[in-house]
Amino acid sequence: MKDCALVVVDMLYDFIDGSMACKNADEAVRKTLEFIDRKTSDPLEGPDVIQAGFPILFVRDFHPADHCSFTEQGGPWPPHCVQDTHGAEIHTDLAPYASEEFTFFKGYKKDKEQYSGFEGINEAGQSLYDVLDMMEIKNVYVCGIATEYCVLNTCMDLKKAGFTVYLLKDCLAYVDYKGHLASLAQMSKDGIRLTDK
Ligand code: VGL
Ligand code: ZN
Repeated sequence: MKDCALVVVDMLYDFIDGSMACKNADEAVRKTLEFIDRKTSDPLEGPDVIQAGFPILFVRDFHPADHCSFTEQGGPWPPHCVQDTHGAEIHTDLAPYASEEFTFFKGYKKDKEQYSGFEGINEAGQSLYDVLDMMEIKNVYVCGIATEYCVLNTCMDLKKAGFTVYLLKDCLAYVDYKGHLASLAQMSKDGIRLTDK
């Protein structure tokens, strides 16, 4: 357990019930909370030592209002996860688990799309990789939204960097069901382990 962490990708209101509401989002949040409860129910790793025993890291899409991925700028998506709006916030049931050190922002530069959480940085400027490496994490559980974009890219980058990646397949939401299945097939082929616990 010592070398395990959970990475929660983009469980943010715009992807849950906002401008880019994804399929299965409520269920994915609920199942993620169940997973966290299971992993932290051991009395030796009670809630007050969650971060020490089982670090939970959050990735956040965090766009300026004129981001290049938005349709008004010629991009593919409606405006979403605009900095300092409700849509960019972590779901309220998960937010208590998010600390500043373990929250990584991506897509914050106007001209750059970033689907991978690996490119995200925390307030102190450390990358997701820096922090996982510092804690000597080897096994990374991943859940989040959307399977086909940020989850896929984050998982692939983690795998390339040498982590063993466990994708929580019940804790995912997606833009399109067929795209979700195709992404799962691709990740599985590339050595990412699909798991339901
Ligand atoms: C995402 C589309 C645009 C994601 C982010 O989190 O998967 N998808 N921005
Ligand atoms: Zn985005």
